[in-house]
Amino acid sequence: MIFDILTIFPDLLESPLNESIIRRARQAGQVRIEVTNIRDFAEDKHSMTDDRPFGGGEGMVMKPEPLTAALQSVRAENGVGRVILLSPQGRQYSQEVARELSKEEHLIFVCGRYEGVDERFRAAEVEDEISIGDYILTGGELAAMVIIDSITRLLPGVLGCADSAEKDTFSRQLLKHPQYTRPREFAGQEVPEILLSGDHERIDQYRFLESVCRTMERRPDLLQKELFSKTEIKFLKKHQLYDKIKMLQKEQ
Ligand code: 9D3
Repeated sequence: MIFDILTIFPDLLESPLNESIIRRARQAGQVRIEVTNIRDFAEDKHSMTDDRPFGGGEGMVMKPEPLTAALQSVRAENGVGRVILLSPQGRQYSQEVARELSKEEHLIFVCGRYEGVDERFRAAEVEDEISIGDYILTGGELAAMVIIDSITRLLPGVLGCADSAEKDTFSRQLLKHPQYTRPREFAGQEVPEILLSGDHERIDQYRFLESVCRTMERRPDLLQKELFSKTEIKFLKKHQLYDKIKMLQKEQ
């Protein structure tokens, strides 16, 4: 998988791309990540990449020529690729979109800044426009990091275990149960007795109940898509949770 990133702040991406799982995936050749500075493709002597909006108004707009030249350059290096603009106007990112994008061979991220990019660049070159959520960032760079991080861990062979990516929260819709490690007592709080019992059937049941209760309290919206097995439904009924779940599902 090749990730190209077009930005006017290449230094912002340095450490997230050079630590932990992404660093390992790069070293193993599972992903190639190349950062291109749009400013290197500005034509005038001041290397201007932005200008005032026609029609007036606050802020600046990214000029189309440097963006187009930078894009031509990465295409000449790495091939065509799917061009994705990061902007607050994009479709909302999700694990589903991550899975969809992980099937591509080459993604080209254009990081918006200021009040956005010139519409003619968007119309001519952009195939997909993505926002990572309803909050205001200073630009698309951190959004590109979020997206690259979430896609990289889905690629075959990147995580140790073949299926560990898909077992996580958001594959199943339930939130994870609480976790404990040593010491057995910390700040006057004990680890729940059952986790020390070695009885794995009861441990699994305890964790499943904790997961369901947490999800009901914190993210009842997730229960909408959750599918329980026959055994799970029986178990939930025994604990008087199934009716409550059905109620929460109807509320939305
Ligand atoms: C009219 C008000 N503008 C600034 C206060 C709107 C605005 C312009 C540019 C808001 C954010 C930005 C920069 N953000 C992005 O480029 C961006 C983004 C985001 O802000 N939130 C979630 N996902 C993304 S992806 C790119």
